[in-house]
Amino acid sequence: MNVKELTLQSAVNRKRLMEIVYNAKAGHIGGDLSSLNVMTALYSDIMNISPAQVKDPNRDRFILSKGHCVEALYTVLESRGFIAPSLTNTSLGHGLSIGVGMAIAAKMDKRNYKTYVLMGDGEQGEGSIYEAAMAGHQYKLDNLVAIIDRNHLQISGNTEDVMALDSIPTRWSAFGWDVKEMNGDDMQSIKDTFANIDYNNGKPHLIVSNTTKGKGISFMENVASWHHGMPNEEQYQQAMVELNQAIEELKSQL
Ligand SMILES: Cc1ncc(C[n+]2csc(CCOP(=O)(O)OP(=O)(O)O)c2C)c(N)n1
Ligand SMILES: [Mg+2]
Repeated sequence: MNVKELTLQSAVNRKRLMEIVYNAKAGHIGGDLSSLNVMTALYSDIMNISPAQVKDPNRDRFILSKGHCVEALYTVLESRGFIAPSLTNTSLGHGLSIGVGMAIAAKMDKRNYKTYVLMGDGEQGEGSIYEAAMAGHQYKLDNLVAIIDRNHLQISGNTEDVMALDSIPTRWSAFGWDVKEMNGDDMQSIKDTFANIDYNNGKPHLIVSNTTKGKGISFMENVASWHHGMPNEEQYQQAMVELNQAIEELKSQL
């Protein structure tokens, strides 16, 4: 898919996500919206995966470590015609360890599938992540890509106030990882960044995906309370107006 098609797909997913969360009266809309672009790009463009391939041992793997955003993943899976093939959790801090295991398994089995793990920036306070980071380096897991959804917010406020991350690139480089940064709000940046990963460099990969929590809905952007806030009827209607407008604009640009 090209950048325009991917951007439109993500806008369509954003609208469907809003319907799902509003109808269920449950979910974590802020972090869903910041990470929807990267999940859309992975499932529609970057990963070697399709509904026909769910039992193929060579398919790429995806782990949603910030498992509270599962409704965003379900939206993407629905758009691609899948039955959920992925691992998710709601206890933060476990996804990268699972990903390390899958990446080691690929090496042992001499398979060249890739494993992608999406984490939150608030999630970076979980100590188990750094054990996984050491193991990734030790086993030279260049088939593993960890992504941090860097939206600067977590459940209780700004990440730098709750548990400061300072320079994520400096920290992960020190662990021996190959680090890249991208604009996760922009499909061109996402596509370029993944295209530039060297899967044979002997190092695990970390991408800092700079995003906006609540992306795409004006009154939700960068507002901490939309971490798991629920729109009322009026807010839902306003969100739908904005989402429909975005879709129409993108369609006219195709
Ligand atoms: C082990 C664990 N501790 C606490 C929580 C409660 N919790 C749910 S979401 C969240 C904040 C996560 O922030 P972040 O990783 O930045 O997610 P995002 O901003 O992408 O939604 C917390 C602390 C949890 N799910 N698991
Ligand atoms: Mg966050």
